[in-house]
Amino acid sequence: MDTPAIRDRTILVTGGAGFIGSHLVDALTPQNEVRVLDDFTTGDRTHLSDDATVIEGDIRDPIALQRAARGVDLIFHHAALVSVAQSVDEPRQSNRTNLEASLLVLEQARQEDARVVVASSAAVYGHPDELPVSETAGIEPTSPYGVQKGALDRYTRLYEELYGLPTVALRYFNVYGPRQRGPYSGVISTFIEQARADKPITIEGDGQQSRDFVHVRDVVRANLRAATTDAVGEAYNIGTGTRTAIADLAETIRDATGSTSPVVHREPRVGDIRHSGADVSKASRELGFDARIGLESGIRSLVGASEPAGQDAGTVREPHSEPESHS
Ligand code: UD2
Repeated sequence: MDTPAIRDRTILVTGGAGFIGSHLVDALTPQNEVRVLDDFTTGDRTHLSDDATVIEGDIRDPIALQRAARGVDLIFHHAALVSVAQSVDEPRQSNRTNLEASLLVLEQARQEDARVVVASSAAVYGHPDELPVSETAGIEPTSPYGVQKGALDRYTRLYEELYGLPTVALRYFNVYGPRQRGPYSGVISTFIEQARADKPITIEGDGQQSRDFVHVRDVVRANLRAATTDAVGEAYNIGTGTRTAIADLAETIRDATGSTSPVVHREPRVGDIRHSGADVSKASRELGFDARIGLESGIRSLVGASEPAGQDAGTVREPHSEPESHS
């Protein structure tokens, strides 16, 4: 199904200078009035389209949020403290940003009568009992981050039930793509960095643990569908439905980069989830969303990609070499 065109809207993207948020902003500008609320602790100004209006501020600050949200009809809520480990170390601090501030966002949306699409996470499932995991599985998070995203996810649904606000929660699996970097950036960007530097590719544990890796460009498409769907008050898994073992990922990245890096194993991560994979049938059926970018082509385009602001291979503006569809 084609990605819906969204135009002539007034839109707020919280965390709009971050990894996923900045790709979303690229997809929405210039055909909409797009505002970005970001405190730039992890967000990057150079990733921001010149067509967006930037409000520098913290989502915990009601005044900044009010200013950013005045008159909007659509909010994409991506601002968060994304480190699971940090949430374990400082649960109250991450709760203030990931949950309390998110409630401010929902309240602000109520004031403005704006649709809200929130970034939820596979972290809400903890160690899933069944694979692939569907949205009907128990919410059994194993980290404060997962508890916070689980509560936000529930609130999102409640705001639709109690106040009739059109809301959608997107439960992201392992998102990757251009502009993902920094200490919490994820295994794909870490492995690519290691491979490019011909340093050892470090697998934590035996490498047989698996994840569902979804390209940020597909995630943007899921957001655009969530912005227009009639199936509101719902949470949707956003993944590809395919799981990849970390050891296989290491090989794929070594091949794609032509690296001579050795692959080494170190201690498994404490509390690591063994397998994570999305049942994507609900998103496909109700949201009309199917991931299009297979992991190998996604990695190939990532390895070959340069990153000029707002124009790289991860934006929904068509790049020169479109990763092939696997659907
Ligand atoms: C992802 C999300 C996290 C949360 C969680 C929910 C990312 C970046 N993080 O965490 O926000 O939603 O899912 O379950 O998407 N690994 C290595 N070597 C490395 C780095 C990682 O072997 O250098 C392994 C790691 O032990 C794990 C897997 O790769 O088994 C994925 O790690 P990750 O940090 O990319 O993502 P994950 O699934 O822990």
